[in-house]
Amino acid sequence: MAGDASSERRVEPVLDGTGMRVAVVAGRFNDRITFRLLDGVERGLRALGAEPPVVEWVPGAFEIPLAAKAIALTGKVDAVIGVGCVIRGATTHYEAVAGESAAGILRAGLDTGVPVIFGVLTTEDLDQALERSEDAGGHNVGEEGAATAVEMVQLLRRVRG
Ligand code: INI
Repeated sequence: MAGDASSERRVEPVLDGTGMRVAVVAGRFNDRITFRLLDGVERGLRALGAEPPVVEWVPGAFEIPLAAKAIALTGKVDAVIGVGCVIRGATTHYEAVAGESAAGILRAGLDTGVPVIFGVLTTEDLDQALERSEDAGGHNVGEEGAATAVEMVQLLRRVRG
């Protein structure tokens, strides 16, 4: 998990996702990778005790924010995870797609008060995307997204009382 490896101090997150309802909004673009990320999300949620996610597919990473916001506003889920893959070498408008996807996902969370997690890979090439979407036991950003969702739901429950 991400963190400062040089630090001896650790703050452990609360990762009990028992009964949590999470939705995934997944981009079809680069679906060789996004299916792997989705596998990671499902694996991560299962390990933390959450319900199997509801999954909605959108054309690409650019469409994730609107769908995520709409789902968050239903009140039926505790968190939404956006899963996508933008590869720099594959597009001339990488910055636009990756940047707007990130900004929109952030905004969807801020606008709704529901955690909307950024599980979008932004990589230089396909190899980097494969390295970040590995099978069980390997590095998978979707699996990390599941843990982030659970941690944020726990945090918001605590601070909101
Ligand atoms: N969408 C992605 O999810 N990844 C990409 O790498 C990508 N490229 O390369 O262009 C991409 N484009 C599509 C975009 O997300 C929208 O679906 C499209 O622009 C229509 O709004």
